[in-house]
Formats: sequence, C-alpha cells, structure tokens
Amino acid sequence: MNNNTKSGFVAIVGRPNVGKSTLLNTLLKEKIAITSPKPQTTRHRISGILTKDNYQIVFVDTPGMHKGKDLLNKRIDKVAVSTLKDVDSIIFVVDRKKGLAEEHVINYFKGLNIPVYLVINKIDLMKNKSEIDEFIISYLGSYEFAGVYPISAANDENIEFLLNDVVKSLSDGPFYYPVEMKTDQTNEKIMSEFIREKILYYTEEEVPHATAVVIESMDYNEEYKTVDVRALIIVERTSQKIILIGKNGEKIKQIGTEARLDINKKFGFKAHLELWIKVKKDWRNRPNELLRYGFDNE
Ligand SMILES: Nc1nc2c(ncn2[C@@H]2O[C@H](COP(=O)(O)OP(=O)(O)O)[C@@H](O)[C@H]2O)c(=O)[nH]1
Ligand SMILES: [Mg+2]
Repeated sequence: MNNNTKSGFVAIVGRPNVGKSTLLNTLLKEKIAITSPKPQTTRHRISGILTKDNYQIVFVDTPGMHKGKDLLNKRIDKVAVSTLKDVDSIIFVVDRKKGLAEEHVINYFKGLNIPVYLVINKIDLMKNKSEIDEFIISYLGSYEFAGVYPISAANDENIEFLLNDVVKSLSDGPFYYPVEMKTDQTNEKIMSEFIREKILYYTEEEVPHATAVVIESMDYNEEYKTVDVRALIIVERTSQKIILIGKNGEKIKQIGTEARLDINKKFGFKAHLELWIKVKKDWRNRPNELLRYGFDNE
C-alpha cells in the first residue's frame, strides 16, 4: 500500500430488477450479491469492496427503492434512503423501463450535493444506438448527472468508463477495509443468500417473497472433510412449504444442490447442506421475527 491512496463509499441505487446486484458482481469480478429476474431480490444493504494499488471503493448495493406495503418493505426502503446520506457518490441504475419509480428515486438526490452517475443498463437488449440516445435524452432534463454510462452489467460492457469516473470522485485518504476483504457480509449471510437465490429461481408468485433463510449451524466434519451446513427456510404458510418441497421432494433437492455448488465455489470447500423448512405465520409483519432473520432497523 502506498501513501497516496484514495477511498470512498459509492451507493448503487435504482428500481428493483434494473441490475444493481449484477453490476456490483461485475465490478468486483466475483459473486457476492445474488441476482434474479424477480423484483426485490436484495433485502439487505450489501457492501462490495474493490481494492486496487492506489484506491479502495466500498460499493453499497441497496435494496431496490419502492413503495412497499408490509413492514419488511418499509424497512427495506428506509435502508435504501439512509444509505444515500453517507456516501461520496451515487451510481443510479436504470433500464429500458422508465416510470414513476425513477422519479421517486431522483427526488432523493436533490439536496444531497454529491455526484450522481446515471447508468443505462441492459443496452444489449436495446435495438440500436439511436434507441440508447433517445433514452439518455429522456433523462437529461430530470437531474444534473455527473456522467451518463450506457452499459451491460451482465456482459461486462463499458464498465471501465464508469469505474474510471467513480475513482476520480474518491477523496484522498486511507483504506477503510483490509485489502483482501471483498464484502462486509458474514459467510453465513452469503450462504443463506445463495440458498435464497435458488428459491427465487425455482418458485413463483408469493413464495419467493414469503421466504427467509437462516444458517443455523456450520461445523467442520473431520471424518468426511466436509463443512456441514444446516439451514432453516422460513415460509408463511403450509401451502408454500409444500410448493418448496415439490413433487417427491425434487424442488428442495434441486435448490439444495445448486446452492451447495455455489457455496463450494465461493468458499473452496466441500459443503454438506441440510435444508429444513418451517412455517411462521405472517413473519414479514412481526418485528421480532424480522430481527431474528437479520432485518434490523438500521
Ligand atoms: N440482458 C441483460 N440482463 C441483465 C443485465 N444486468 C442484469 N440483468 C438481469 O436483470 C435481472 C435483475 O438483475 P439484479 O442484478 O438482480 O437486479 P437488482 O434488483 O437491481 O439488483 C437478472 O435476471 C439479471 O440477470 C444486462 O446487462 N443485460
Ligand atoms: Mg439486487
């Protein structure tokens, strides 16, 4: 490490499903945040730390900002808004869809007095350059952005332009985290998120959002040289439990297999994953339950 280091916090914000978590993983070149085609995948604030010789950026992936009805969604929105108050700059991610949600988010920027980078994601889905240009123009009147970046987070396209400018907005100062640290999430949290990602993928409608995952224990097994991970999946109704189990237990088995492979890849060990499903009526509206599953009122 040298003495001329720069560092800072950068929030990644935008409507659910625009690709914020995908962008974070691409920036870090490692999967630390789960992604899914379904909205409201990210529930917690997740930091991803990018450290180079002379700079360190702490990216903060926020849960999508939206107007949710239940207590869980209200907490999520509060996390997103409070994050903006203590960062050095903001990456505002949008995709082809533009609506009230975008205006809602832009409103939060006013009065913050920090650079906001407008990222137009998923350009691989846009037909041609003029469609991209038109889309950019539609945003220019709404706020004075520090820069506009048409990118594809999934295909790692044009990310370096964004990164170069973000680095310029860092302040001189020491690193916040050790150089080898990539995220502030605990290993248990990462594992439970990998499991939740598969649940999001393999279930529909109300099940994904009625589900929480907690790692109950993690023990090294001398005999088999495995790490035995015991995870609890909480749902709201028995019908959701039945859906998760699937015919002959096939769905839960598939979820377990895929989560285990992700865990093995990320941590470099052989996991033995045990999944338990428990019904907890209406946990999303019960403050104590929310606390137990890690949704503190931060
Ligand atoms: N075609 C395309 N899809 C993308 C791109 N970036 C993200 N996605 C997809 O968009 C969906 C939502 O992504 P995610 O990162 O979970 O969005 P978030 O809710 O904003 O964090 C996922 O299915 C991603 O694979 C992109 O550049 N191109
Ligand atoms: Mg996300």
